[in-house]
This record gives sequence, C-alpha cells and structure tokens, in this order.
Amino acid sequence: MTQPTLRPSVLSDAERAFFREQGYLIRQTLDEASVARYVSAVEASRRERGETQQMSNLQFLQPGKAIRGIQDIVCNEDILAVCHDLLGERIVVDGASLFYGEAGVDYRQGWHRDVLQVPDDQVDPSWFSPDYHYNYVQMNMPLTTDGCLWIVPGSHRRQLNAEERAIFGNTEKMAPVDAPELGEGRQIVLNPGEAVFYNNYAVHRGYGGVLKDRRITIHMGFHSAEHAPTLHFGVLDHTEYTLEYLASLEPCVREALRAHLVERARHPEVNVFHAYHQQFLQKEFKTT
Ligand SMILES: O=C(O)CCC(=O)C(=O)O
Repeated sequence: MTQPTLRPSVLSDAERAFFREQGYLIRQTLDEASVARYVSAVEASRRERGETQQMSNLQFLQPGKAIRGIQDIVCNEDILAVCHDLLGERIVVDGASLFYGEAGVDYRQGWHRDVLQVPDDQVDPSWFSPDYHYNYVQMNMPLTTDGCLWIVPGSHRRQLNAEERAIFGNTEKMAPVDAPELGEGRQIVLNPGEAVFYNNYAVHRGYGGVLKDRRITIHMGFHSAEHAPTLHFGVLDHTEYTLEYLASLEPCVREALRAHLVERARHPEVNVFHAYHQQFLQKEFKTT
C-alpha cells in the first residue's frame, strides 16, 4: 500500500480541480534571473554548435543534442512539486525538448491529441473520458513571451464534438493544418518564466503563424511511477543513455535519467510507440 506523504501540497484543491476539468494550469515558475541564465545557455549552445536553423526542436537530454546549461530544469523543485500534486509520488521525467523559433518563422500544427504514435486501431475512446486515469503531464515553460500553445479546455474528458469531428475526419489523432478554427480553442499566452501544465490528450496544437518574436520554450513531460503509464510515456531515447553519458551529467540530472531508465525497464510495452513519436517530432518541427 502506498504510504501517505507528508509533503505539503503546492496546489489548492481548486487548482487541482481546474486541471482535472479544464486540462491545463498556468503557474509562475522561474524568476527573472533563472530565465536569463537559461536564455544565455541556449544562445551559448547555438553559438558553440554553429546552429543556424531558424526553427528547431532539440531533445536536450540526448547525447549529441544535449544543452548542458538547461538540463537542470528537470530537477526544478517547483515543477516537480506541481507534478506530484497532479499525478502522485515518484515523478519520472520524460520528453524534454527545446522549441526554438526565430521571428519570421511560420509555425503551424494541426489540432491533435497526443496519441499520434499509437496505431489508429489501438486508440481507445475510453482514454478521453472523465474516468480515465491520466498519468502524464506535459509542460511548456517559455523563456520568451509565447502564445503558440492552443488548447480546447475540457476536451480530454470527452469524445470529439461535432465541430472537431468535422475537421479530424475519421481519426482521433490530428486535423489537417489548414482546417478551420475551433470555436472553443483557447490561446495560452505565457510570460517568460510562467509554465503551463497540460493534459496532452486534450485537443491542442502549436500555432504561432508567422512569429513576431523569437520563441524559446522548454517543453517536458512527466509520469508518476505510482501508476500505469499512458502510452505517451517513453519519449526520451533511453537507449542512448550510456554509463559514460550518465557519468558526465550533473548529479541531479543523472538521477532523473536513472529513474527514467528504471521506469522504462518496468514498462517495455511503451517502447513500441517510441519510434512513431520520434518520427512525428521530426515531421512537425521541420524548418519552414
Ligand atoms: O507548444 C507547441 O508548440 C505545441 C506542442 C505540442 O502540440 C505537442 O507537443 O504535442
């Protein structure tokens, strides 16, 4: 039986209920100094690599793509405390990407639920109901003002409505990028250091049009080892985490990846979907 925890909650009951019902929650998370430190680390890493791409999605915990100066975000106590309150104990970090886009880049995704990696015939409609135990939380943590995330509040708890069905067609996964607007879609506009935690089974999309300002946003996913995984768990490429790579990391980052490896070993069933997810990321974040 799970031991009761003495850890104080950081979220009120009302905030937890809001997340459960609406599918997202906005929290002030980083102070100005931390935002500035992370922006400098991103800029230094781009300079060192001679990175000239105007838009990228860099999986910053993978060797070869690592951005050492931002990796310790996975140990951020405030972020982990919110995830505990939303999911349960033993939080395990999963997807970790840096979304980067220069002003002038055209960034548009279609509305989707994050089940893209699951073959159509294995998408279970019961995942989109109030009774489903959702065990994943996604977070966007912008370092610049960011209005690219759009969400349909509450849509994780129900089947697609008529307006959504009309644009999704006969799939539960994604609507075409040029589909008409959704009346219930809400744009989430965040200041640097504010984070949005969201249920990625809700209908959502990344959509900035032609970016007026530079976008630098840390994007992560979290799972609780107390519960069975949703099929989204397993975004990190754990096969690349050699002993040598782990030894080169800051201790708290190393511990976070060790915990990830242990959890992946417990749930080999999620590996099947990992490759599909990587393909999606590459397709959706092509430079335009
Ligand atoms: O913030 C964004 O650009 C959207 C991210 C997204 O839709 C996703 O990761 O599923």
